[in-house]
Amino acid sequence: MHLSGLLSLHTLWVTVSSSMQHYASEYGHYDVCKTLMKSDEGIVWEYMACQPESRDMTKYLKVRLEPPESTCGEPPEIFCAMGNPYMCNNECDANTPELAHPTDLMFDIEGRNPSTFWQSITWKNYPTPLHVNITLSWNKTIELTDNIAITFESGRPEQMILEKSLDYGRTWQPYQFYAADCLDAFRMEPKSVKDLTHRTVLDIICTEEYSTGYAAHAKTLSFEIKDRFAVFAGPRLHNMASLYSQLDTTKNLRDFFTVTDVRIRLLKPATGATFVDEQNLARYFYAISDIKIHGRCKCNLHANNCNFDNNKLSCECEHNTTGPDCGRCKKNYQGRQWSPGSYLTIPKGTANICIPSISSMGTNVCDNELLRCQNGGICHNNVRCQCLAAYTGILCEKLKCEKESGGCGSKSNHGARSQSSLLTLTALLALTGLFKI
Ligand SMILES: [Ca+2]
Repeated sequence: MHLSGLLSLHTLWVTVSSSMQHYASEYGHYDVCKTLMKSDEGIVWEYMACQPESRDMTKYLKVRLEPPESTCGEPPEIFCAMGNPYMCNNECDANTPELAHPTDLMFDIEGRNPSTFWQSITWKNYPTPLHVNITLSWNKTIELTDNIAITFESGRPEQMILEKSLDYGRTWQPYQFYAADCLDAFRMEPKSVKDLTHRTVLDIICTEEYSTGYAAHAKTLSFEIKDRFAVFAGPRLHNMASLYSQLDTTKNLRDFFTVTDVRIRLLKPATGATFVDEQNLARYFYAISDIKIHGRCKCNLHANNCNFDNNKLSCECEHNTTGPDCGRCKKNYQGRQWSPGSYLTIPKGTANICIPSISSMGTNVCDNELLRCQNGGICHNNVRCQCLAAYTGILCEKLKCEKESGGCGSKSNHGARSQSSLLTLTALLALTGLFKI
């Protein structure tokens, strides 16, 4: 009974693994870290490069404003409609929920009419610049997979810098400059992401495409990740293999899309005119209704899950690795230097698993993830593999008959074959749904 239960569990895993592996090899998504495979030595683990799926990363961030008192409404403040300076009957009041505009309204579910939005104080201290930094922190390295899109409920800012940090906010690098006039604002020639080539894809550009003031139909400002991917993968990203090859071999390219924090530096609000109307400064402020950021946890191709526990993201590491990014080998698995998985060769990549330390050989042959016991063996007390009847060896890697004198003779060989036939039969039954577990 115990044996058949064990075999069923084993078989189910074979079935699930092989179907997932089919998916991985067909689409090259790197979504499976390991699978059980039949080989000459029996059923063994095959390891593959793997990564968590891309998802909406705004659910996991912390937002911080500089200066902290940049949100409107404390004290309550009257502001004017952006398009019409004589409509000054709007009020922002932080202590009245229906009149408040806190930062979480940049990340709530949109689709409401009117939109919900964060709003800054007005430019009442003109000509002192109205500078507001919005810092988004994950406290975890993530890899961006889609465009960053910021929707401004009032006009888009006339000057803004999008920045990134790879070291939890200690140092910052610009991602892109945005201005109504790039030369005037940043002494940079205006460029478009469409101008970028293989050689210049990592250039930091200033763009004038998203700073056209009040246009009601154009509220969104983008940082174009997909256009940069397209430089390698083609216009509809049909050749992801080419992109993955480049990401694998070019560290700068991989790091370019990797962040721990993103900072939006708002430097000048929309004015919609050459001169600022000093009589109506309540017209000028920032208001953001939505920020979209898609990405995945960076797990160095050693995990296909990333958990959010105690307000922190961390990779669920496989391949005998550990750490928030699976950036080192587990204790007792330092038999060779840690290295990240590789996207190559496509489609399964290379896992580059950590292997047992030489000193632990024989005393810690298996771990609690059952990574090392083969042929259905299970780990006993984290110390030794408990093998199925037909198998032996430290990792249950050998058929018993091979150990016996005379090699695989007829009698014992028959026993081993029966065992393997039983396994195959159970697998077939599970596949056809006849065998209920
Ligand atoms: Ca909103």
